[in-house]
Amino acid sequence: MPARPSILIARTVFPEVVDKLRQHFDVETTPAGTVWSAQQLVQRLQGKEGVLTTGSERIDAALLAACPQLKIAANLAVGFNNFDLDAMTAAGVLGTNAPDVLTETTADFGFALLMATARRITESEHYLRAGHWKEWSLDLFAGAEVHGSTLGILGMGRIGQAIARRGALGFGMKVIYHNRSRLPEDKEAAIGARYVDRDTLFAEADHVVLVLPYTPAVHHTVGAAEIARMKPTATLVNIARGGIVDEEALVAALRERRIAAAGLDVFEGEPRINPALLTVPNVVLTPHIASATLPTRMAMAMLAADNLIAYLTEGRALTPLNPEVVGRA
Ligand code: 8YV
Repeated sequence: MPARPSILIARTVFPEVVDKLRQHFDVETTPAGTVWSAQQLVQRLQGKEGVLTTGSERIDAALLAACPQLKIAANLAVGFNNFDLDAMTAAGVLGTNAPDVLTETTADFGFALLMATARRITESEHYLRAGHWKEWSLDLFAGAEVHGSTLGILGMGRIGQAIARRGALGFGMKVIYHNRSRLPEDKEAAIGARYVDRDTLFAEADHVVLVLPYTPAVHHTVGAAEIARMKPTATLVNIARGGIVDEEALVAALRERRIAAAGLDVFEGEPRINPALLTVPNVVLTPHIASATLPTRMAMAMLAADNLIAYLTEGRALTPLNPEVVGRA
């Protein structure tokens, strides 16, 4: 009987996922709470043909050169900015991600963060918990209107479209968006969204939501200039990736109330948080949990596991990022 392939699960996942993988592979798991350094990851990957990654482990040319047996890295995230896909393709290593299974859950959270930010939910809760609430008053934590307002979405992929639907159909919002490519007209009509240029998006939106994928080309693409275009009553919500927003520029704008508020689920250099963000009251901060419901996180991990199984046992890929390597010996 041929030896079973060996794989590494690079971060703790649910036992059901480990059990499923153990039916096909020799599996090395990672103890709860452990985050491997790049060097440790290379050590753990010796002799492994597959790795289940979380979106944080970097798979680049240096790692690939040190792990010649590796055939597939299966991300349990939809974002794959931890992969150097060109290097993976050059090394003949398949990359897969986890699209679709998290779309609606992540859109729910995007909307929740928008609501919490616009309606100042966490800011007012901190005030109440600190014992500051002495009397009701007419303008106490008066926030921004959500229903009927203008929602601006930057990045109109699956999650952006799911947020647009919520805004248009659920809250009667006027939805404008900007994206690298424009949606077909019938799709725009179905989700009730109008394509605008970038400057118009920032200028006209009451609430800007960022849902674009991170690449070096969009590093700090939302900075002082974009924030300066926003209305003083507007909010900015980021559920995409931290590096997209220039946090220093955002903190300055929040402090001077040049925009009303921000909601951030992602941070540059997370889980480290820019300490300045912790000093401004008008920002809602959450620890990268947009896809965090148990059923969705289970589905994301299972899809990554299914990619490993399909590829290493049958040479098939379910959600490939570089399908050109499939079938290449
Ligand atoms: C993940 C995400 O939870 O899928 C993505 O791209 O940002 C989140 O849903 C996270 O990246 C897992 O590492």
